[in-house]
Amino acid sequence: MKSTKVLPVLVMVLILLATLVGCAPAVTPESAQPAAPVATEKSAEPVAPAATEAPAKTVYTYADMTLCYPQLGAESDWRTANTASFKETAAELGVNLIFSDAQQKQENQISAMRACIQQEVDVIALPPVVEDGWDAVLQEAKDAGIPVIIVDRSVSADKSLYVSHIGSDMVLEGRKAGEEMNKLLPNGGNVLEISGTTGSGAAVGRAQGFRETLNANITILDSQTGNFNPTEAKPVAEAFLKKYEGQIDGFFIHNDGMAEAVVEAMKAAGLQPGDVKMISVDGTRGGFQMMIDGWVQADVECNPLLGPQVMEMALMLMNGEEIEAEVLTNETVYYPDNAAELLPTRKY
Ligand code: GZL
Ligand code: ZN
Repeated sequence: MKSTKVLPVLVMVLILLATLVGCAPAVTPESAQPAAPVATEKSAEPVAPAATEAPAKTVYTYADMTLCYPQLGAESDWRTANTASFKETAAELGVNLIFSDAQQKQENQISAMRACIQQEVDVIALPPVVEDGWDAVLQEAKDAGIPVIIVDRSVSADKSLYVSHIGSDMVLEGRKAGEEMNKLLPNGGNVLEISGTTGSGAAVGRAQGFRETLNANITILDSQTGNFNPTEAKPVAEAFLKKYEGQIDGFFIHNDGMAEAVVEAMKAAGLQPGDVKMISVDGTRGGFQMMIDGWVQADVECNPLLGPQVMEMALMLMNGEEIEAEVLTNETVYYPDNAAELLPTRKY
């Protein structure tokens, strides 16, 4: 029989074991879960995930855009190309384009803009027929929260009334024409000017740049508007050729469409290509053809294909991104020597 001394030790060991097992919590599946976040010394409260994530920002795409383009008219091949650039780009990108033709009348452009404001379009792109008279409707667009991008010609309205202007430096175009005339008439001479739409940024800028640059030995005998279209330019050309017969050394014409009318009048008056040095503006196919035929000695480029850039700017505005306040198109001067080679590449 086992000694009685052993028993009490055994009992104590057993009691000790029982108390140890009894303290350890039973390992159950539940408690196998990861421990709940425990308070760290640093923060008194348990660290919970951020309660309110900022709502995801809507990123607009071209398919969300309704763009108003109250086009000024259809007076020239340049304008036709400008319209095509907007319509084709809108179709490609899936932009909803609200297009209208104002027949070169400001009041028609303004009422088209007002219709767009009523329709709550996303952006208005305005190609202004003249510089002045836009303040009221631009204020209405601003009050309606619709940003306006001025396209091509400029406006005299305060810059706070629109977001950006994209187009040519018209004064520079006039300066380029002046430099070319100086080269064509190094010994000076008399020139005539047939200008674009009275009061338009294009006509005002081109006339100013031309005058700033002409050499002192070149005189501008006369200047009259042809309103950027051949129908109105032709009678002006016929009257000039009669009134200044034999005195004309050069012609500065503010666009190719009007220059084509001047060429018709020159042919009717019995003049030959090169008898009078002619400088035109736009760089349309018609302008390239007049250079190939020897009538025009320099054609100052003016780029109408602004649709893609304007829609990109409009989408940036919809997505709350900053855009440049002034985007100037880079333009060059074209000459007869490579006109035939370039003509097939011309897009307008
Ligand atoms: C100039 C544009 C002018 C073109 C003309 O950027 O506004 O209007 O030179 C067009 O051909 O009619
Ligand atoms: Zn231009």
